[in-house]
Amino acid sequence: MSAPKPTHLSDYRPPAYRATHTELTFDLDSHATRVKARLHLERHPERAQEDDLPLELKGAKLELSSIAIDGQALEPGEYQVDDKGLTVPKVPTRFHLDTEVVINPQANTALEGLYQSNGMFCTQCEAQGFRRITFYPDRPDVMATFSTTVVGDKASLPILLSNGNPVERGELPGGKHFVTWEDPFSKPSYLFALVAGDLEKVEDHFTTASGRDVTLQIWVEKQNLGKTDHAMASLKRAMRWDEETYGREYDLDLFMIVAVDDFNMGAMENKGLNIFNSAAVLTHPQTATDATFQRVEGVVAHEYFHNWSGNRVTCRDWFQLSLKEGFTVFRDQSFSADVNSAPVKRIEDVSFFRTAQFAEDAGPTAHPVRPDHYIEIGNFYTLTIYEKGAEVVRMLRHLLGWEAFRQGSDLYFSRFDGQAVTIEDFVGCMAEVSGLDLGQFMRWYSQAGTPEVDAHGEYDYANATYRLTLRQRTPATPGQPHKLPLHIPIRMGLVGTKSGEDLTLTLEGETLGRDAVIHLREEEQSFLFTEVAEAPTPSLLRGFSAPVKLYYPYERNELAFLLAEDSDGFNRWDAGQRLAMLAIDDLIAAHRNGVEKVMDVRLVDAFRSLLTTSMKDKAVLAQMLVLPSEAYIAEQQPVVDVDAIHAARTFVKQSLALALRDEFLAIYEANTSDAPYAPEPEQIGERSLKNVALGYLMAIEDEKAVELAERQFEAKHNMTDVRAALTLLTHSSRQDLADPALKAFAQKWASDPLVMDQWFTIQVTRPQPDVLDRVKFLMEHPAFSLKNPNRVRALIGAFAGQNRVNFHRLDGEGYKLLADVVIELNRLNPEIAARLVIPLTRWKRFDDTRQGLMKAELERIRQEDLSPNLYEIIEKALNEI
Ligand code: B3K
Ligand code: ZN
Repeated sequence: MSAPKPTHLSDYRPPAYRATHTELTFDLDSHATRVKARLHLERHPERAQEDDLPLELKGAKLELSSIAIDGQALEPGEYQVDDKGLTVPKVPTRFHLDTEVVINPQANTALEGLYQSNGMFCTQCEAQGFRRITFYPDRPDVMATFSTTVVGDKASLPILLSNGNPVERGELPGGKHFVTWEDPFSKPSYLFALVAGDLEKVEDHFTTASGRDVTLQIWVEKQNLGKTDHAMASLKRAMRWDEETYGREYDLDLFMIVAVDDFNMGAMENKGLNIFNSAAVLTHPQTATDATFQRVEGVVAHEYFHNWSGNRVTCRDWFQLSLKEGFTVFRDQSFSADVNSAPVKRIEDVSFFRTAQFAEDAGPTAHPVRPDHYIEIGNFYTLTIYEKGAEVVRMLRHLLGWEAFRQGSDLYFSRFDGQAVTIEDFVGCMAEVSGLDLGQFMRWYSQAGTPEVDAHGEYDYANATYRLTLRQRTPATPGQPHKLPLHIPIRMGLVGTKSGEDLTLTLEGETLGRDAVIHLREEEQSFLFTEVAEAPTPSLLRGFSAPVKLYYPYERNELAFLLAEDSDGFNRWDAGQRLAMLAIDDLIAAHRNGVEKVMDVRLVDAFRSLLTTSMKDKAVLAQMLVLPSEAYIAEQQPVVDVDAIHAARTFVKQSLALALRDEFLAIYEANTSDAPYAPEPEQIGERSLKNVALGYLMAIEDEKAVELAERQFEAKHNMTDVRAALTLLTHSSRQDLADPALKAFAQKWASDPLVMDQWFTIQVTRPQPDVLDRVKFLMEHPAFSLKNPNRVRALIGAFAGQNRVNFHRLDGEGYKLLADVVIELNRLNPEIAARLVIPLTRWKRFDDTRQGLMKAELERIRQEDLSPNLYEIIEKALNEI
């Protein structure tokens, strides 16, 4: 097999021919679905001058049975078909093309294009799945109106859905029926969708700001009818929020969501017909945790928001992916912050970002927010495109202020409605409305890697001035050895060390207020604050105002001070994390040197104050009590020592539990309630605080803690509490606690795959060394299947990603297991295989022995006949491209 070739941003050209209207007819059959397409095509105006342009359409795994142009069947010599698509050398400048192809949905385990899930038919076309349905100019800058007729067996497929509005339906011979759908909005093929199956719906209505009635439907399999309330309520909240916040109204009369069990991602924003992974839409207090309720709310909002940021205004090419994803993640994060606890939302997002995106940026698959080449675009649905892209949009919002940012957003939506555009078009609107020069800012889109900022401060008592000096550098990333300075907005305050108050910031004679954004643009830059009445402690990068690593040589007492006094909730949390990191670092060193571990009393004191001062926002308090994760600690180390990290963190947790047992107990008791479950911020805060306290208590496994955990598990109030208790029992050192609880849980939930996923994850994230056998055993469990991405993520993904001590076993068996699964998935589902392999690609971060073992597994994978997805990742990991 020849090596797949990369596509480059610099090679972009408009297509030779574009489709203006597309008519499709599907005659559904598990093994042989017939797809008839009539494409209304015309020469692209920008390529009108070129002679004799052939028509080139994409197509994959299609069996062509007929082809005609303007009604005239083509002779065999008049066109060519290969495994990439169809070429017709001679075509008129405007014409219609009729094709008929046969496809096999049943054999489609890649879950791209048209496939079957539990007997229902569904599609996933982003990014390049439509070419598996019919021959097409399958690229986002070709936008057409669609008219789709779906034909299927009436008994087994009573529901037939596609984009837009249903305009006609009827009976057909042979027990079949059909529905025709018209989508009046021009769209690229990646937003096409079709669903057919035995589904039931829950229906509601929404009246838009301008008074139009929109019908809202959530379609599920019958047994899931009781699990849609939260998604529906979330959808209505999101629709209202987008009207009020961004002035965006929904445009069609019907908005549908369908829940599908086999799905590669969380969900997909197809026009008017969002398709969701059932894990991202179904909830019930007894089966879903608070985290799932919040995720569902966020994903429903995200897909809905795409209707404007993605669908009405779409991407010119796939290099612009973050144009829709970064902006839409920013929008969904803001929505969740507004309807829940804003500080908690920010802490959760940043905590995840600094662990997972920083790791991506530091590894072999690092890429800019706008990559300049790819082999397989499916590999670029990454934390960098999504989350870092959102941080970049957030910086724009900081730079412009909300009002100008909103004006820029309005201009963008009105100027480019119905078009496929670029990141320059978006940032250009922001520059135009604000008058800001965003030239240097654009480097955020083209430079990969996490910038590091070193900060130093000096207070001059005699002159009452404070000089803050900042230096920035961005480490080299693959293909980008040299980096240029970025424009970094740093929100900050100077906290009076005596008063604990934010001091007024006066910079170069200008009064900025007590909390301000300063702009770091140079490699090194000094900021001289005057009239600083007392010695301050700097509070820098408030709210994580830029996606950078900020270093400042804080003393522990300064961190304890900020943890207690900082007016910025986010930085209070961050000070606590920094303080815990210093303690953990000491213990890592002690562990490695084989000396006795001693707990830092300052951390104990800081935690004691947190536990005893009544904080209003319980969810924030819970976050403050959570120690940095093993993954985050690993990110801070030049060579990751998984065992020392695990030992040090466990020691800190146990020491805190021993020292503050009564305080944790009091917190547990004060936050235990019998109130009926509601996914409301206040209750969620209480539950998370209570369960964090229980986690500490179980770290020492005394009788009282075990009793509380068992009682909580037995009480079965809601899945949040049950799962927290089951996790603690399972992760304890006592098999006699784990086994009966796991058994009871499995018996109760055997027929609910989403709950069984939790059961898998809880077991494979056990820190005990027997876990590898457990993983292998569970892979044979009847509830597990390699063909279902949720199962794979819950079992294999959780083991490799969250069970660091066991995945990185020194005998290499953890690596081998992952490689075996990846090899099998390479044949079944390349997109999932390429994602799952990521932990192995980070081999350079570990000691020599582990490096050797991980690399050997990557090399073993490379011997296979690899899909382009896996080929690209493996070659990057082995440094070959
Ligand atoms: N736009 C989809 C991504 C699906 C891509 C799969 N290859 C999900 C989202 O971001 O909303
Ligand atoms: Zn998205």
